[in-house]
Amino acid sequence: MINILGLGYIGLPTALMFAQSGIEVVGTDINEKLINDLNNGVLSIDEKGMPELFEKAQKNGITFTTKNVKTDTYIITVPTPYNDETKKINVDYVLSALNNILGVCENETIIVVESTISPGTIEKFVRPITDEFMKKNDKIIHLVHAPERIIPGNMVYELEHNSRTIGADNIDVANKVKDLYASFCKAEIVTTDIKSAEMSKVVENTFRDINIAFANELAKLCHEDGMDVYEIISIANKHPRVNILQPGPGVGGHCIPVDPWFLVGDYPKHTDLIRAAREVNSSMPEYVFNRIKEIMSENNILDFKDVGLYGLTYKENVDDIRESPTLQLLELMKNTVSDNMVVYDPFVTVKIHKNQKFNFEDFINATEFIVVLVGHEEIKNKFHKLKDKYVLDTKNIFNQNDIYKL
Ligand code: SAJ
Repeated sequence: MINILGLGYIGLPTALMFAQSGIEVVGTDINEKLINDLNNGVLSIDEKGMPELFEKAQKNGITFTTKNVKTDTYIITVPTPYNDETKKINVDYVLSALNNILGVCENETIIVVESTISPGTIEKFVRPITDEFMKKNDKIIHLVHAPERIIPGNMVYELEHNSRTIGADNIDVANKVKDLYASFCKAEIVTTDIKSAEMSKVVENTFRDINIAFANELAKLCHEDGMDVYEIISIANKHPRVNILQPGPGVGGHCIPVDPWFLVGDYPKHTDLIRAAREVNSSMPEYVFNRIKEIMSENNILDFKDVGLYGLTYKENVDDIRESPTLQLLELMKNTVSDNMVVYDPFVTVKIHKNQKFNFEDFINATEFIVVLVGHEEIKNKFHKLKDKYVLDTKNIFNQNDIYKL
C-alpha cells in the first residue's frame, strides 16, 4: 500500500493514477475540507481527464484521510516554497510530512520525495533525521527522490507519457520504485543518484525560465525599435537548433518562478544568468503596466476604470492563480488610482478584487480598453465581442492589425 502525503496539484493526480493502476492507495492531507470533499466525491482540480480518473480510482478503493497511515511506501508531494530574503528552499512542509511518517512507519520503509527540492536537500535536511531515527528504532528507511514533470492543463496525459527520473542510494531501491511508477508511466524511467535527480528537476524549470526571459527581453527591445518580436522569433525558430519560447506578461505558477531561486540562494557566486533571467521575468508586469499607460494616453483614455484586465490565472485554461502575472500587476497598482481597473477571469469565481466581474458580457460592457493577460479559449472564441474596443494582447493570440502587442 502507498500513502501519498499532500493532495495538491501533483499529489492528487499521482495518487489517482496509482489507484487506477490497481495499487492500494491512501491519500493524506492536513486540509480537512479537502479530505471531506474527496470522500464525498468532489474533486478539487478541474482539468481534462481528472473526473474519469477519479471515478476509476474510487472504484479501485482509494481512500482519503487527514491521519498518518502505517505502511512501507510513502510519497511526499507537499509544497516547497523559497525564503523571500535568502532565496533558499523552505523545507518545513517536507520535514513535517517526514516526521509524521516516522511516527508510524514499518521496517524497510521507502520514503519518496516527489516535491521539487534544491540539490543537496535530502543530504542536508532529510537524511540527518532518518539516520537518527534508524539508530534509535532499529528500523531501515530508504530515501528516494522522484521529481514530477507534469504540466498543469495536461496532467493526466503527461503522467502517463512523460519520462521520469528516480534518484536513490542503491539500484535495488531505485528499481523497486521504478517498478511502482511503471504501473502507470509508459515512458522511460531513468535511475540515478539522489542529488542528480534533485538537480536535474531544478535545471529543467530554470532552463525554461531563462528561455522565456530571453523572449521577454527581445519583446522589450523590439517594441522600442518598432520590430515584430513574434515574427522574429518565428523566423529564428526555423533554424534547426533554435527554439525560443514566447514573451508574455510575466511568469507565474509555483514552479518556474520558484525553482531558479533555489540555485541563486545556494550558489550566489555562479548564478548571474539565472538571477538576471528571474529579474527580467519579474519585471514584465511592470512593463505591461507601462504599456497600458502609454496606450491610454495615446487614445485619450483618462480613467483606469475604463480598463479591463482579462485573465487572473497564471496561464491559459487552468484555474490556478498562484504567482500569476495579473496578481503581480494588481499588487503593483495597490493603493493607487490604477487599482480601479476592472478584472475578470472565467475560471475564478471567488472575489479577489474590488472591481471584479463574474460574467464576460458584464466585463466587456464595463470597459473600453481590454488587456488580455491570459489566452483562455473563451476570449479566443469571443474575439468578435472586442471589435469596438482598444485591445492590448500580451499573449499574441490575435493577429488583427489594430491590436496592440507587448
Ligand atoms: N510562459 C511564457 N512563455 C512561454 C511559456 C510559458 O511566458 O513560452 C509562462 C506561462 O504563461 C506561465 C509560466 O510561464 O505564466 C509557467 O507556465 P508553463 O506552462 O511554462 O509551466 P508550468 O509552471 O505550468 O509547469 C512547469 C513545467 N516545466 C517545464 O516545462 C520545464 C512542468 O513540466 C513541470 O512539471 C512544472 O513546471 C513543475 O511542477 O515543476
